[in-house]
Amino acid sequence: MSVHSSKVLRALALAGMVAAFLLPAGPAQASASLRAHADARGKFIGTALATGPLSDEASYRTIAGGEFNQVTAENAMKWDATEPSQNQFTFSGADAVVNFATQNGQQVHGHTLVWHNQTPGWVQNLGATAMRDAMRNHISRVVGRYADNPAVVSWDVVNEVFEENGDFRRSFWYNTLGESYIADAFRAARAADPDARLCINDYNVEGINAKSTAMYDLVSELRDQGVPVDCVGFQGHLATQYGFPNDLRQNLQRFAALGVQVRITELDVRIQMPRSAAKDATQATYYRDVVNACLAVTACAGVTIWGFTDRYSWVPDQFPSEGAALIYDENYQPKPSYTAVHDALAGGTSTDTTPPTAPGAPSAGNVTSNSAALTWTASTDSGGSGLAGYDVYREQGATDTLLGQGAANSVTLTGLTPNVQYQVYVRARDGAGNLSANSPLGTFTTQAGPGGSGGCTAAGTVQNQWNNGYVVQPVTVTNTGTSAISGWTVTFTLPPGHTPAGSWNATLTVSGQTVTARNAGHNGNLAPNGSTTFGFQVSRPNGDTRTPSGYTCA
Ligand code: 9MR
Repeated sequence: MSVHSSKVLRALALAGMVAAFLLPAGPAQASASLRAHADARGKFIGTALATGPLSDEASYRTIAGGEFNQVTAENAMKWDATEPSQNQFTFSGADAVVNFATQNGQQVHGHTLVWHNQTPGWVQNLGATAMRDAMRNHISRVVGRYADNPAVVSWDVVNEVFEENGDFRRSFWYNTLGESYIADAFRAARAADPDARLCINDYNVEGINAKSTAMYDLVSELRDQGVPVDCVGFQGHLATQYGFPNDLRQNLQRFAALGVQVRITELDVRIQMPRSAAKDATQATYYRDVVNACLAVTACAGVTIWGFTDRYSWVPDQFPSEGAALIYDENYQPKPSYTAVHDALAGGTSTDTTPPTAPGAPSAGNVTSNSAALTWTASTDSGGSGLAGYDVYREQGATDTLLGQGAANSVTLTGLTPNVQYQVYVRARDGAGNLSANSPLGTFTTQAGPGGSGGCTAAGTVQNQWNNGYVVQPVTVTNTGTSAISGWTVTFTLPPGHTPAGSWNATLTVSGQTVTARNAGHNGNLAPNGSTTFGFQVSRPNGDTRTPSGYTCA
């Protein structure tokens, strides 16, 4: 995008890295730093910087400066740090980060202008007109301070504006200003620095899901309206116990097709403590696969890790029994994850371009009215990166639907529609993101739903979980009858000790562990075969990973 070019060129000239960025440099030495390999691939590899150790610890500075070509202030550019009282700006921490980056020839990503966290109470309590003015003033002053600084090339303009179900987050911003604050924020940032790249950033959007699709729709809409959204940030706070988002590359690619730059902005991969060699190895594959996904997508500018040493990480504060999420240990020793990032960056584009063989045709067992267990003959991969997983699609002509994903050669599909014939095929993926040809088709028909001509069915999926809670989204309610219905009631059972903590698109009542969900005003009417969704959040005892069961619909 031409608006960015002058600033980027100034940045590169200053850092003496023009050649390295405009054209990927030649191959770096095998043992070279992460940044040398990233330069050679035309990508950035970044870290979040904490200002305490940046000023106090030489080892911290040495690694931060030596290994990374991009930095993000972990906290120093947030609202509470830069404008704690109205119109009283303090930039000491922000300047420390920018100065360090300048000395080390690194680009800076500004994080973050408009967020619901780490924003002082005085902002949250303003009325609409005053809040909009304060937002514009804040953006103008913070972005304006670095507009002529060639190191600062991009900003997170808005951060975390969505709920898990894809609704706008009911933050004080939204509640006071409505969704227009988002477009206003981008316009204010563009006015303050016409050359900076402007991003929207969020978590749990790495895979294709309700939240990432809401973000996709918003970015598409805003760009159609001429709102200057240039870039989308996928935070990448991953946890080995929840699995890898195998559709990351595909997701990055669909955003890239909107014409935006994409980037991984806050990568970390937490494990359940204590560390072990096996957990370190699993974690390393997550780091490798994120870096490879970015390398495989031209519009992906790079990967920022949310800190680099386990000595300083937000994870143990937030998730008491989890940690060790970064690529160096507490004593600044590189972990297997460091090697994984290094080797992925060093890999070169031609390392593995051989796709896996096509899987065998899927065959279905245990078919119910809304689920089916599929198995197929496994693929093999000879390209070196190894099999990474499988995607199961429903054959529907022009736009096939991704029904499920599996790490091995079987998967149980859920949320299917009763009494429907499904034609499905499978594709295999390898560690470099190469996709196999489609398998032959498999066919099965779901059973008729309960309740005959007047029935409905419901099935829920756990979308996201953390130590003491989880989100079930979507619960899909389908009218399996032959006539329209004007209301529905879904019941299900929570494991002992689990309690509902909010819902959307349905009203919950609780009796013991039995929960009854009734349609909201807007989603009770369902035509035959029509479906709708609702979601809910649950609090649970720490680490109790049982999930709700026995969904019935009437
Ligand atoms: O890492 C940051 C931590 O030091 C702060 O205490 C925390 C408070 O909100 O924010 C952390 O960074 C967050 C980032 O700004 C936005 N995405 C989620 C990050 C982890 O919580």
